[in-house]
Amino acid sequence: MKRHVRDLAIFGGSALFRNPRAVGRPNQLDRQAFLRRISDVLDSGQLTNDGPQVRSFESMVRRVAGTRHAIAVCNGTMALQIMAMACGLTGEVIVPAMTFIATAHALKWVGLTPVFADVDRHTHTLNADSVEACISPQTSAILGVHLWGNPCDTDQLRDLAHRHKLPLLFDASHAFGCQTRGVRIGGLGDAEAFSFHATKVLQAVEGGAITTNDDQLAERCRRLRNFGITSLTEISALGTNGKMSEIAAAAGLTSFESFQDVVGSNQRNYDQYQIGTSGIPGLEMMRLTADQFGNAQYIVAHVVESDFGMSRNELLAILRADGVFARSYFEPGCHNAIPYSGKAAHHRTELPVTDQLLTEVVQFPTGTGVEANDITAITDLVRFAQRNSTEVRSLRAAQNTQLRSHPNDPVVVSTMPDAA
Ligand code: T4K
Repeated sequence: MKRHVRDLAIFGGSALFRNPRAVGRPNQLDRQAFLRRISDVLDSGQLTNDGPQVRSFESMVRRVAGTRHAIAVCNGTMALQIMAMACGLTGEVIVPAMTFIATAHALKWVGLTPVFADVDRHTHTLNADSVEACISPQTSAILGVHLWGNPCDTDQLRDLAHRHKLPLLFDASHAFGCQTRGVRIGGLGDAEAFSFHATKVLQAVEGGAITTNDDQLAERCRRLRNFGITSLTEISALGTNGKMSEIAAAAGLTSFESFQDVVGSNQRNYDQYQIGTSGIPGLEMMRLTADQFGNAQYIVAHVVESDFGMSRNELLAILRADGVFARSYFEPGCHNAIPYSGKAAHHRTELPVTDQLLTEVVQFPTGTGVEANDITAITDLVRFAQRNSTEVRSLRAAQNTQLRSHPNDPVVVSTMPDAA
């Protein structure tokens, strides 16, 4: 419990957590169950190339996504690449700038130009008006991202895609197990791409999948995943090696066994954060609407500097020094990343909401490794920082070069660049 501003670790006080609480730390797999599956894989001799573990994993993904097809691949980035190739996209694809860089990179790697559209301030998903302003004769698809598991506004995007005769695709990397108005994420649009990276709510260490109800599209994805091979003597497409291994699928199947528990624990953590942050001026927790079901794998909030008394980056520095490894995903925004900045085609419209969000959005630690009393301590720390923001700022101004970071922090946070 901090009593004085000088008790904050950034000013030399002792850290709240010696072992930091982090965003994205993998949820543990049941070791015995995983080892049993690995043993089965080794006994079978089938280590990869569409074996039984991958097929079982695909059937589980199909069940949760509610689709006819699920094609497992080696990671979420590859799922996006194969999905784009299988849809025969050319030229430009409209994506949000507010997403993980992999959404844009995956397109670029298959020769497409991502064109960045703005997002809605409350859901952080594509704004249909901004998408429409980005459409050009070169546009070949719209790729929405269900960021943080928030479903895109599919009605508006579907209508737009329909009017412009464009395929509608989704990056559902954050949204496994989510629903909107009773419809499961996975079957929205022409196809959706998932990530099952170790940091995700369902994990295969590294893994991904494409889901679709389109039989022919599914067949093309399967072929592209395996070098474009159609038979022993025929290669019919420019494919790649996107296969998921049997060991990764074994991890994924093991992760499935605890999936509901992980989601339940995330949701309890979310509720606890809601309670703990209630009434803190300038700290707005992101909420789903009543007709949406989320997996709560990201705990997202806005820090509104004018009300909170300090910026998101100042808060981050304080938290991290105390061992609360909160994040500022997805700074700097795809449009500001070196491979995309400064190129006219990527900036067809202004991105005022994205630019604002990139300075104020924060993600708090969660997952099964984060306990209820950890969250109470974290939210008390946030409240303490806000209440004492004036004193924090003046002390910081006096000590700017001597600020401490947590000894285990891989990110250097010894100065705060946006000092007032
Ligand atoms: N589209 C979207 C919207 C995405 O968010 C992503 C991936 C993709 C597409 C592409 O999917 P993949 O190709 O990755 O399947 C993570 C993940 O690498 C990435 O999968 C994810 N999105 C992105 C949002 O975040 P980091 O930079 O947050 O991970 P890192 O290394 O900082 O780890 C988080 C915390 O967990 C740290 O405290 C370290 C700890 N950790 C991490 C790993 C991996 C562990 O303790 N053990 C571990 O094994 O990237």
